[in-house]
Amino acid sequence: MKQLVIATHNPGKLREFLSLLAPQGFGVTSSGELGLPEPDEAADTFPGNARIKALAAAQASGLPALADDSGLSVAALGGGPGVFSARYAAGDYPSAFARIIEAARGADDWRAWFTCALCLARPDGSTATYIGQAYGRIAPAPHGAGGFGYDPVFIPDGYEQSYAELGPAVKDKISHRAQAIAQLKAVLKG
Ligand code: ITT
Repeated sequence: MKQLVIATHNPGKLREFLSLLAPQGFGVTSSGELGLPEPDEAADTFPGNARIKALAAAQASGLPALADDSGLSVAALGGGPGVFSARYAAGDYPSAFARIIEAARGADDWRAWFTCALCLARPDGSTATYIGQAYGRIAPAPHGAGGFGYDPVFIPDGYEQSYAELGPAVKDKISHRAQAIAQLKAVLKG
């Protein structure tokens, strides 16, 4: 595989993909760079939406494409917002943080986990999907300026700081996305 399209319009995800895939020895472009449209994320599961995004990019570009559907699940919200994480924030993360923290405090249950479904699609329509999860807890207040999305309110198990404070040196080793990519790399090598 010489060329790969990263099928995301999220610059935070793209940055992580570029660094996580850097040593793989293939050229990487993004659906943003290629001007590919954003497909409707019509599924209600992470793997379902990852597959929709990867197939759309592979078929539009004629290149293998890798898509990620991911999100934060909060125990106090019954596992939500989960697959609806982007829509739950609607671009206003400070307000989403406040709602999540309030729910965790109200239920006195701070458990949370990130999920990443990664789908590799080829232009012939074949797909393979890998899932990574990272468990942790909601921070009582947002902290840190690194990363993107919900990173300021998620403290991974084994740490006392948020993903946003820990930064890429730690996040890229332990994250839901790093774990899914590790599985993909094992398959690409094999
Ligand atoms: P693409 O579909 O174009 O990839 P998107 O942002 O719409 O971009 P998703 O539909 O998968 O992606 O939504 C995932 C949301 O979950 C994302 O917008 C973030 O708010 C959040 N999220 C996912 N991974 C995250 C991470 O590593 N750190 C913080 N927030 C994350």
